[in-house]
Amino acid sequence: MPYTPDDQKRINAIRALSIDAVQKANSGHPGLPLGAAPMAYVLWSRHLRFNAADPHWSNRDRFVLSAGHGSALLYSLIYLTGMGLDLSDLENFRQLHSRTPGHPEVHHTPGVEVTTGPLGQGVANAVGLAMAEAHLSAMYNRPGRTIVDHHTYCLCGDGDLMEGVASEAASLAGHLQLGKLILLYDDNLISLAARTDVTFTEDRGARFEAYGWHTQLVRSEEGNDVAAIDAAITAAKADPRPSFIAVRTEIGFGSPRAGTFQAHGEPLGADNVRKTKEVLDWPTEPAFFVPDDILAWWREVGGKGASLQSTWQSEYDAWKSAEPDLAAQYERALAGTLPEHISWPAFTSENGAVATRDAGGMVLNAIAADVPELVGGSADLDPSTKTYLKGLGDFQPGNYAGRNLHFGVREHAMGAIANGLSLHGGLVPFTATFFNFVDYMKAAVRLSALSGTKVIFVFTHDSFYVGEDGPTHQPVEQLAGLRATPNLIVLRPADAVETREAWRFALGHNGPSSIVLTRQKVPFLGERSVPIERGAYVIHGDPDKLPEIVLIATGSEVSLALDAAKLLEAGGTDVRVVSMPSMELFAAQQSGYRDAIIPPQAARVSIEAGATFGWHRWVGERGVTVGIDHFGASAPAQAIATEFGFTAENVAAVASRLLVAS
Ligand SMILES: Cc1ncc(C[n+]2csc(CCOP(=O)(O)OP(=O)(O)O)c2C)c(N)n1
Repeated sequence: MPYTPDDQKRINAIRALSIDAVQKANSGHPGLPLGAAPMAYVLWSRHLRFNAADPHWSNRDRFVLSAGHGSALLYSLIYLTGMGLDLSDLENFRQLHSRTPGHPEVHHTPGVEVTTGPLGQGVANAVGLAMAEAHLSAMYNRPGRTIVDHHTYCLCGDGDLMEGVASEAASLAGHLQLGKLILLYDDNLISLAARTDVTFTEDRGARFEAYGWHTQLVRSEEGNDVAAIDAAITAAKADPRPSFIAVRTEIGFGSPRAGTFQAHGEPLGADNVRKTKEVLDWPTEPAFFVPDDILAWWREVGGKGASLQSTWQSEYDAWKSAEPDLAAQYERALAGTLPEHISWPAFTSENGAVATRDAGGMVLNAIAADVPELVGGSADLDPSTKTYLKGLGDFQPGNYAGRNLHFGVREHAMGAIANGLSLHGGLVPFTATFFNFVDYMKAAVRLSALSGTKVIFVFTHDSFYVGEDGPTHQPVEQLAGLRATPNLIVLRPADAVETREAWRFALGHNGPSSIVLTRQKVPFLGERSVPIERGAYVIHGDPDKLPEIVLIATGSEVSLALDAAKLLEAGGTDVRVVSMPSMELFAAQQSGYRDAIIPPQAARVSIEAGATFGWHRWVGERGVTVGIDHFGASAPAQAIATEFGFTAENVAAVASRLLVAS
């Protein structure tokens, strides 16, 4: 007997709630919940270890709905298990200020682990969650005392598996042998606009097998064979490799649109909702109806975890008394607070000219021992990004305690994995690549900003000063793009001191930061205190006197501005130079501070080796922006700088012309 009448009712509760939510909103995706409800039922009721009363229990299994358009399925499960949504939340699906937005959003809805919807991201997030579990297990478990030990489950669809980010992440997960990662694939042969036979015909199981995964196919009864799904999940848990379970389902099961792409993303319509409920043998009225005995059964599922958690808590308490220092460290990291002492490096003029990427490497290595939760790596670039943590080991099969993560040449997965690492709790991840390749990972950076994950994105080789590699490797519009991203702090430090302060800011900031660093050496601009949290400050000139002209620069252009200031001063002009390591932090200051640093009545010039987009706010209508609004060129850096006007002489000339015109 593949399923019993009781199974069926419990599954149909998910289906009925989901289609009612979509119908009431007159918007949403009924197809996935109708087809995938059986596997969700088996997973949530028989395998997923969670405690509905405490969705934040650190050792809970993680569940990621990568196919985020199926959010009604997840919200129905959260409601049924009593994890914190009410029926009114389902009734307000997709409405303003509801707890049930169109796609799942972490920190917004209890029980939602990650923000999903952009397809493929969730699969990579799940890899990050599984990596976090593997690392924390290696760091904190002790013989006979296990306090981190959970699975990460991910439900994905065809769209997820068509996206490159999922392939990148799955390839890495296979290499890393993340045995506690289980991917349930809603293999319904339908995507949004068509059958997958027009787009996606390779053997998906064989693909995952080639990645080094354990793969299983469940092929019966339109995905309703709960016994087969149960057996597959049980086998997946027993296998030391990450597991891929393809469950053949029927999109829109039970509805008149079953098996067609029309079931994917439109409400069924009142008539079809009624017909679907009739097929499912479910009361057609009222909407959002769940019989008491079914709801009670689901609530018991949600309540079961209380005893799992209390058993774990006793083990945890024993571990904590045996390992008080380790426990203090773990609890601090989980709480997201920093250690009391961090050895920030000092930089003096004796360091001489240093590329900010090198300064970044020095900072990272100076603080890493004090901040054990800091883990990360690059997309196969750490000799260039300088982000290798010396002596702290490589995260590899057999050494999950290693703190250096090797993402390989997989920028997009790197970003999405970092989001998973952060959302797990207990870790502060950093990533690194060339700034130009931020575009490869932009979707993950955006989701980091949207979901507020504390990830430190390091980007080096930050401008045309990359030189000979040419315009393919020279960022132009990337700073403007990141600065336009809400909730993302962008830091472009001018020298070693500002680089240290950028790291200090990022580490203390409860959200994502990007640290944008040079490949080339930049001069040391003096031992000084840098008010990084203010975003900009006067680095040269009398801060109490209104200057004739203000030169505003970031990163490597601050020293250029200082050189230009010397030329202007030699001609008798009173100049102020403002270093602006973070435009958005400066923009967030009160107008009194902003106007004191960049007086609106002074003539103003901005200098930045990037697009000028956004700079007119700071130089004013009549001010001048020195930037690069076209692609770069392949040549020695100094030749490009001269060609594009990034010389002290040109900046001084631009400033002088502005003064004459003012
Ligand atoms: C990156 C990205 N591209 C496109 C979309 C729009 N979209 C949402 S669901 C979907 C089709 C997904 O097909 P499948 O995973 O098979 O889901 P099913 O039709 O089975 O619900 C598309 C194209 C998206 N959400 N994310």
